[in-house]
Amino acid sequence: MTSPATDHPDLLNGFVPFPPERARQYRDAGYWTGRPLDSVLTRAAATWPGCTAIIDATQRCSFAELEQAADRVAAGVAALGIADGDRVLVQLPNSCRFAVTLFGLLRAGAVPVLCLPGHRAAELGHFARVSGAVALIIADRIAGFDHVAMARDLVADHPHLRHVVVDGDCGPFLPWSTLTDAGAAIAPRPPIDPSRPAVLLVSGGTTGLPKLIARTHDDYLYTATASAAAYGMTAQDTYLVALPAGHNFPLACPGLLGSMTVGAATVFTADPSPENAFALIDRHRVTVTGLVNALAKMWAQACAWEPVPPTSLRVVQVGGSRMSPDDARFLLERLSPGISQIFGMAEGMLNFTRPGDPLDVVMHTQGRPMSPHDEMRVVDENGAEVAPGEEGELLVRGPYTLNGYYRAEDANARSFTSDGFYRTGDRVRVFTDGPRAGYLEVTGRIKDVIHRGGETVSATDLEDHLHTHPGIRAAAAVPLPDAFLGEKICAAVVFAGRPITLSELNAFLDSRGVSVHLRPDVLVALPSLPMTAVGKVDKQRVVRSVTG
Ligand code: OOB
Repeated sequence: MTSPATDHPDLLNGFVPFPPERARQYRDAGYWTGRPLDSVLTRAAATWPGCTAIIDATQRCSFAELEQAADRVAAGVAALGIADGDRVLVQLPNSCRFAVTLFGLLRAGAVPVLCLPGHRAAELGHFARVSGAVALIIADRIAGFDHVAMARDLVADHPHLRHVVVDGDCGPFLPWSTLTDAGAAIAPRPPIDPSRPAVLLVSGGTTGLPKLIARTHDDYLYTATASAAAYGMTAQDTYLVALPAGHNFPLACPGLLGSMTVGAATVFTADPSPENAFALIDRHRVTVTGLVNALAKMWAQACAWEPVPPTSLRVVQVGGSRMSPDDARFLLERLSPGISQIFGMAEGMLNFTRPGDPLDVVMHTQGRPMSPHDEMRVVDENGAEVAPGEEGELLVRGPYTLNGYYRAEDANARSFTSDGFYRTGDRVRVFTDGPRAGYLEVTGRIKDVIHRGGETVSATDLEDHLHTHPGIRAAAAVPLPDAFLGEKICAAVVFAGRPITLSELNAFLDSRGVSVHLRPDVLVALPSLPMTAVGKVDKQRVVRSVTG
């Protein structure tokens, strides 16, 4: 049995491990296997050496080739003096090189900090400072943005970033070949304590800078293995990474890592537009993918005119933000009968509807917990458990949910209960009977409310109504300061065609019998809603674009 690691004091400084008693339960239950995260590659290369592992726009390689490439990168990483336990920021577009880099770092014992392509100097600087990273691996440009110029500023501000390796035109930094052409194989890595951090993910919140989430070898391998099993994945499946590959959803839920646990191939695309994605799905006979709501809707609409609709898909997971039953129906009818709602978080806990679940469950719930050992509590504003079936904040604890953010004592004091439950900030209700029993519905974020006069208005409720208007393509309800009311309700709307007026909108809400408390005071037309790095509506930026 492994004991808490005593080596790598620097890596472990500010890491909150699982308490020993719960860790023992998870090992006894067989969820935690004690293997390092890169064992998914070792096993796949031994079991399915010649099968396709990864594909992108320019290359394809088998599991054996992926392992060789990762070992070469591991040697390059070691030759740079990057040691076991060192953190390395990775910001790469969706490509085979993302997978090779990830596994190369893991093989070298380094801990990848998985940044998303949309992150900028503010976020990367924060990740560099908090993690104490020694290196940065980037592409020269992603979607027209100059990452080399950004890296120049970063290294000036963060001298502990000793190396920058660039895929592409590297300017003053090291070329990609530094990683691949170091030559000598590295000495076999000492066995890794599976309870230590394997990767650092970034939190998905839209308030403040993202926090770092240390996922352990044990817990992350379990996430990948158990989610692939729950979706019935086999070596015959092919997974498409359409969201940013460093995000938990396409990385391990089941994503790249889950696919690898069963010998399935993974296709990467940096262009998730329906035209491009549908062609790829058709060419590679993709069977499983994961999408955020806005992208899923775009794909569903495009099915009406694209020449090759994505018929090989057997599972389309949709999550990241709330989906109304109407939207779920639309996706089921237009995109795929294999829609699965998934409610997850980089912090760990996953809920999803399973293949074969009744339509009612798929339309009206965000799934049920992945693990029998996921513990949920639904509490009121005083922290007391609500009656079964009532709404409240979801608190969770379990075999793959973090026990504290990395190096974030203040946030941890707020975000965890004394007995180790993570306060998700999500409002949910857990159904108690009928076919939905045990499944949950996410009704909003506890903080996503507007305090108008004496009323507390749920932004989600209003958005659900707004989305039923045929002339509205997308909408966000946000608070605006108001001298008299405290906050007033603003509906920021992307119109599908001719804009409608506030009085027309209110007449429409009237006709739906919507409560007067839920009426917008202000209606603002936007060309598009600002999105986070993974493609969720960024409400803080909505407010900023409305207030100018
Ligand atoms: C996923 O992860 P994150 O870390 O980017 O965001 C987590 C937050 C949740 O706390 C919740 O507020 C929201 O995103 N969320 C949903 C949702 N799925 C996520 N809210 C309502 N309905 C849903 N289905 O977003 C993520 C990670 C793994 C798998 C899927 C999504």
